[in-house]
Amino acid sequence: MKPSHLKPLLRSLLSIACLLLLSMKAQAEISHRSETLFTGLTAPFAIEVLPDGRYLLTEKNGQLLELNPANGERRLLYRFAETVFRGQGGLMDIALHPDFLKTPDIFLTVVQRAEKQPRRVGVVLWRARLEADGLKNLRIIYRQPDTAESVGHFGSRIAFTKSGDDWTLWLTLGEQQRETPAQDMQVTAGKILALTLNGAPALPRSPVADALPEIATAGHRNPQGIDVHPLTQQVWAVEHGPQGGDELNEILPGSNYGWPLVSYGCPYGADPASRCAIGGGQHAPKFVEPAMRWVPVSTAPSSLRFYRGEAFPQLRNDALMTSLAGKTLWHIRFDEKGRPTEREPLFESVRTRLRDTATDAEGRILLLTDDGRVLRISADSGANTSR
Ligand SMILES: [Ca+2]
Repeated sequence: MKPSHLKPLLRSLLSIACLLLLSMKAQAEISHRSETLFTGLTAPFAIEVLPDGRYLLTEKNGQLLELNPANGERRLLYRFAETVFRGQGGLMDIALHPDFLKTPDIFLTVVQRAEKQPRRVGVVLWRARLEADGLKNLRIIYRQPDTAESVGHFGSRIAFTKSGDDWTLWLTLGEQQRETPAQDMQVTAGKILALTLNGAPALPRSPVADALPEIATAGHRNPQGIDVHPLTQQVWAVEHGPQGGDELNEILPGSNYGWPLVSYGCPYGADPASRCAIGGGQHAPKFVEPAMRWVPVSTAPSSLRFYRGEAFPQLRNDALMTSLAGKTLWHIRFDEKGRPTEREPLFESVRTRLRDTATDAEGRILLLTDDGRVLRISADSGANTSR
């Protein structure tokens, strides 16, 4: 063949090679090693890594544990006797003070009985100093003013942002499986709250019209994941849809996310092939469109964490989302402007119901499984890829 004929051939071969490489990049499993560090935990909900490498972990039965991954030791730090461990309720999230090295306090959410109506329950936010021999100055800083007898959909996850010298504590609250309270601005069910670190409303009045001052956003179903983008400082949250319609949302104070009036999910029992999306699905212009949605099948998002570690450069500044029914650790890619673009399941070796994730100082990914295990995923540059 003459060189002039070779050129187009080479060009097409090259483009085929490029396409192959691209698809490999999208599909290739990230080399990793998976270890089981702890087993036999009771209904664990949240895990945090302390600066010294130990873990704090909540069990929904009310126990706050300290785990030492170096020697496998576990220690009961505190038992919340007030915990209502029923349905989806219990001791829920744990968060370290955002300036923990200076102020070694922790924040916890607990589902508890209403003070004067013991059949009703709500979410209570606690704060305490973490000392070598346990918790000190343990106190309630916020109590959900509205309560209900239902023991489903509590949300209960915590995140922090900073504005000037002031921190804001974001607290997600589910609608306690009662739907309509999510649109009632005089109750906190189905809302995301903005509080000070002492539990007061962060703002003198709510950015939502005619709402309680602590309400930042409304119209949520069961938001069980919230975190802050490491570069843009934008708050993002994930919530469970009904039958399909799980959402990733950009949390913009003053906004309404539509539940139970609109959802890309369907009423339970509806045929997902039918046009069953609640309220027609589309949220805009009255409500905020989800930035990402899971249809027609729910994955059941249980937590959201941006990856800030170094060990997995492919994940840096992207979000990790654990799921229950979907048994998947989702990698949600964010572009350079901090917008979500696409998602893919991570680590085929950890296909199980997942509750929470965290990252240790070495950038290793910790996973809390719903059946009571702590897994640790390390980057593996060699051939010993775990499967
Ligand atoms: Ca929505």
